[in-house]
Amino acid sequence: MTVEMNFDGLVGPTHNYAGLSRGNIASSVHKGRVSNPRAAALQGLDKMEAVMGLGLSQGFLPPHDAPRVGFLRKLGFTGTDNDILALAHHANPALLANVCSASSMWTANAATVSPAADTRDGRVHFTPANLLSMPHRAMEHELTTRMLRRIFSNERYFAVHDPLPMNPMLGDEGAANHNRLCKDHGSEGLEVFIHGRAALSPSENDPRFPARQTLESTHAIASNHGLTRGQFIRQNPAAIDAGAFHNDVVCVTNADTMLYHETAFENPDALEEQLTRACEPLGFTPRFARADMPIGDAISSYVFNSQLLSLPDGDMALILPSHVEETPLAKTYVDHLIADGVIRQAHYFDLKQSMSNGGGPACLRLRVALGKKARRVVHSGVVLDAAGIERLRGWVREHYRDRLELKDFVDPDFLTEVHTALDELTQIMDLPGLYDFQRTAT
Ligand code: SUG
Repeated sequence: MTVEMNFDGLVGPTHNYAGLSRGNIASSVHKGRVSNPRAAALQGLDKMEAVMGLGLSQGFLPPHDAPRVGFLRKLGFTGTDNDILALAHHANPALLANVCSASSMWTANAATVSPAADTRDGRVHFTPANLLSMPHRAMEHELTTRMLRRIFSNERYFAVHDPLPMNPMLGDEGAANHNRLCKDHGSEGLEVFIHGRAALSPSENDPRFPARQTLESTHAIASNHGLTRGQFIRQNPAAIDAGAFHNDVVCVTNADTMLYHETAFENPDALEEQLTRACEPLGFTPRFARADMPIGDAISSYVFNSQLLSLPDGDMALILPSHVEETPLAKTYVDHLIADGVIRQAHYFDLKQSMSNGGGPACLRLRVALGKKARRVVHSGVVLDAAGIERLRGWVREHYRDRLELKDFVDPDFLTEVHTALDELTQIMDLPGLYDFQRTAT
């Protein structure tokens, strides 16, 4: 049987608030605050544990190695690693902030994934996202690609493509702008690709805030993955300008169900009709639960940035941030979903550390639908059980700081601390030599 496995981003030791993402309201609002990487990582692990507790398979993707001293060397900085960090800080604190980001934790942006049932060659296809819209995120794709190729290495079951070329025409943010409607995870589904703009046909009403995903990138991914069907839908520019920098801030799908805010798409009636028609040949009718709460409530609570999960008994559950409980209209929407039988359960989690950078439950995970045989060949070092969660908790407690701000990145001990932690993590995961600092002497 095919089930969906969630690969959460393990929050890295450099988690911080640098206000790097224009258009992401939480990131801008929290710029310069002191972060708590230890709490952030533990909050993420609590969520992973809870999803496992629902009877679902859970994996993780390790943090990237930051500060990225190698990147600074390419910009002409020289000296020891610590000299370089201090020089970069002196030259431009924003440059240092960009190379220190822990943004790889939001693994919904790691890749777009097409399950085997949708692809011509019957393999699971991955395209690591190039994330070229934001300088700090454009540094992620190389290591993400390497990681995915080691975790999903069996080419009989998996194809990990190169990221799309780093060309402004092809801005790609991965699964955050990708939905899939299906009868069940093992049946052929309808992949719904969302874009913010058509790079080659700019329009008068393109949003003010960055529209990160281009139509051209979604066409390329669908074609590289060998999909036989796909829908290509534009985000409402008004949603982007209200703070929905990714579609998963205002929309979530699972199996035959789609929950979304009425502002997410320009013409929701037409969209529902279009998707219903496209699902007809697949033998099911999608269910839609459209919300009309103020868009500001949807974005501040992140109610749609939840994980909509199929439970082993076929019912659905929502994993939500605790912000929803503090936003009456968002909470009422969820209560109605339960009363109407759309979902059976709602579970709320304190994810404040990630949320303060605009990353909710859905941002923190990459969904991969896997058949039984494919599950067996996933690299086991990143697949979790209760003992694995405990081990990671112990590792976080041992190595992570509980407060961090920009000036800490030039603390001469910091880089060694991070490298020691990540070196140990590669042993825990049995992924030796994963990081650049383990491969080249700097
Ligand atoms: O790309 N925030 C991330 C949040 C990504 C959320 N992911 C999904 N919606 N799937 C971003 O804007 C903020 C980093 C900072 O400001 O320090 C940041 O990168």
